[in-house]
Amino acid sequence: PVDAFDFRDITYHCGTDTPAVRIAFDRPEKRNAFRPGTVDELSTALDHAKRQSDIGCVLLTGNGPSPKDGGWAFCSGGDQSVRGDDGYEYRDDDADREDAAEAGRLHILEVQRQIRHIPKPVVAVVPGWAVGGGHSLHVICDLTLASADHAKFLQTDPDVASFDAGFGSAYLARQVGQKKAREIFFLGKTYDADEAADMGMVNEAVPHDELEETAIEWADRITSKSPMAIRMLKYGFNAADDGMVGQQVFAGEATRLGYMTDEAKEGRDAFNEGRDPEFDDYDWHY
Ligand code: 1HA
Repeated sequence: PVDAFDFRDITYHCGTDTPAVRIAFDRPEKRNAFRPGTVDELSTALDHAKRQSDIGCVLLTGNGPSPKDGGWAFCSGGDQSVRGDDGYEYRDDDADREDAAEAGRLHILEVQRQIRHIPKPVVAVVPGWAVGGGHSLHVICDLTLASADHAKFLQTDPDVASFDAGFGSAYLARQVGQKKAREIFFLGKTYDADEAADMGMVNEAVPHDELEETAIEWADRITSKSPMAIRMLKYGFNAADDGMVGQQVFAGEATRLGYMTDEAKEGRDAFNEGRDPEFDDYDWHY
């Protein structure tokens, strides 16, 4: 575990041999449903993982099995027992928070954006149920690896009068096509890992007892490659769907690469030295 944090609803580990982190929902008795405090912790862990320059991959998963009945889950979405009238509320254990009295929270959407924009691949490692807002989280991850034995994919949003009409449906439609995405939300059928892989929303289904080791193999493969290339590719894949925000994020990384050139250093140095910049040595590439 990463010593800096004392998390309650998630576990957070940094790899020793593999330059990856493992973030896991840790409410198995609730099928890893998230309450506001869970979302805060997830956000903190993702932000920390983003800032670690030696970390190249995030594995997002759910701990299990449930001590109650042995069931496995990735995440079953928002914890319905703390859903108030305008979002999810800090209650019970959360009551000592300063902001406990604030309005209902839907900040899992902010975490979705973190996953989308973190400059390293996020792999959803799905050992069991991926349901509702938990289904949407796997959709938003860059890759999904699932347990062939226990993973189950289900959209219950309309059953509980909720709707991820944002990333959780729009990106899903990009992955599985419009008809299939509408089937997932409108019919609410349960799919196993092989069916989800056939549809294109899961990359691979592996035997349950090989799930974690396969996830680490994937992290090893990803992190053996050029960090710059992986980062540019992730943002390139995002760009068209993310509109001007996608362009901005991609352009930010292009700026970083630009700053590393002698040409950019000349621009900076000329300003700092109070002289005109001398760009004659630099080509107009074609
Ligand atoms: O859509 C959004 C959002 C959209 C926009 C903006 C923000 C959003 C934020 C969140 C969400 C959502 O996530 S809405 C969708 C909320 N999630 C659900 O509707 C799933 C509800 N759970 C189930 O359908 C089922 O429990 C299950 C398919 C995940 C598992 O079924 P299974 O294996 O039969 O187990 P089950 O007995 O039902 O569950 C085990 C325990 O976990 C139960 O508690 P117990 O009776 O043992 O005390 C069950 O109540 C609890 N549990 C499971 N899921 C949740 C939950 N408790 C609270 N919230 C849950 N989501």
